[in-house]
Amino acid sequence: MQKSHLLRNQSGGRSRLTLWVAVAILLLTFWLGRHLLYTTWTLAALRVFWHENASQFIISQSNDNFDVTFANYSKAQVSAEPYQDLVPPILHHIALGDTEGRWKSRWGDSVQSCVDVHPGWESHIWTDDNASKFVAEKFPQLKELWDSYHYPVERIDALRYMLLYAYGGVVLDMDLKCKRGLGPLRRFSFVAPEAHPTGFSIGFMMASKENAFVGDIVRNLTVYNKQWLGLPYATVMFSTGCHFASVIHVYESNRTDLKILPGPLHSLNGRVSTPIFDHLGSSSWHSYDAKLIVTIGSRVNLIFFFFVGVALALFLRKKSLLRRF
Ligand SMILES: *[C@@H]1O[C@H](CO)[C@@H](O)[C@H](O)[C@H]1NC(C)=O
Ligand SMILES: *[C@@H]1O[C@H](CO)[C@@H](O)[C@H](O)[C@H]1NC(C)=O
Ligand SMILES: CC(=O)N[C@H]1CO[C@H](CO)[C@@H](O)[C@@H]1O
Repeated sequence: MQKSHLLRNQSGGRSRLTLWVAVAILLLTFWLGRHLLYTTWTLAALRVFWHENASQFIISQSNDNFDVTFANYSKAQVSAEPYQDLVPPILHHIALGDTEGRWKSRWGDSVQSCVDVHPGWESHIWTDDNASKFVAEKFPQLKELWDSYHYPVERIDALRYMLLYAYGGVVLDMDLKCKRGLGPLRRFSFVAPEAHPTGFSIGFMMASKENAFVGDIVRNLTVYNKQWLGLPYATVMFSTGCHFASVIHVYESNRTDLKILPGPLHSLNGRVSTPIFDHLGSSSWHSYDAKLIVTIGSRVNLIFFFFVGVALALFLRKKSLLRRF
């Protein structure tokens, strides 16, 4: 009787010690990884917070006196008149990783359709050469990051935000065929189409020059640059893609002027026709929803979450063991 009581006491003491060690490891891991945990949380919670006050930033007839069907606007309208034009008349298309100019045969028509409906606008095609020069000149502090991206799509996405910030104007995927002038939208300092099920698409964005929100996106490129779970798709979406940009939108203090064209009418998921575009839905990287042919990257974050998981499991197991004594 006495002996077994003694034994039980000893093993209880050992359990308690292990419990405290587990708690300490857990707390230390959380402390060391607190920034990563915060960014992870913001990414995970997008679905919960995206729709908060959505009626204020989703473009509508009642709030903005805007016809989202565009039926009331002329196809040739390239200015927001009588409203002030906040977005400068500049088109940006990105053709990174295409040294031989192959985009011309494949996407020449859709690119030209957008140039054609905006006569007199500046039009830029960004290739490896001029884009690299642009980043080095305008964002020298981000050049190393930009060069170090694992996946070409990350470089394309980061470039969209940088171009939009430095020049303002309209950033367009090459597989978007323009059906009409974007003039009516130029009265808003930022516009992007709603994505399904949350957030917005970055294949089409318009913004004023040096827009504060776009500046916040650019600044946070460094913060979100991780090999998320070591998975290519997650890495692209969370460090530079739609999911990342939508998270920055959610955490802006006043989202009223960060306008979103309502889905599903304007969503560019798949091969669709919206009031302003025919989305040709390419299967190459030119389109955002393209299948990403990429390899598994570094596992640093995976290891981090593995340890958090082990510490948690240890903690819970010891707790339930203790309860039995
Ligand atoms: C189109 O314009 C007419 C007349 O200006 C207006 O009465 C109508 O409400 C508008 N429709 C939409 C959908 O904006
Ligand atoms: C948010 O911005 C809008 C438009 O600029 C403004 O009318 C509104 O008062 C702002 N809301 C707050 C809470 O500051
Ligand atoms: C959502 C988010 O993490 N936004 C951050 C962007 O970066 C600035 C600092 O550069 C942070 O203050 C924001 O919290």
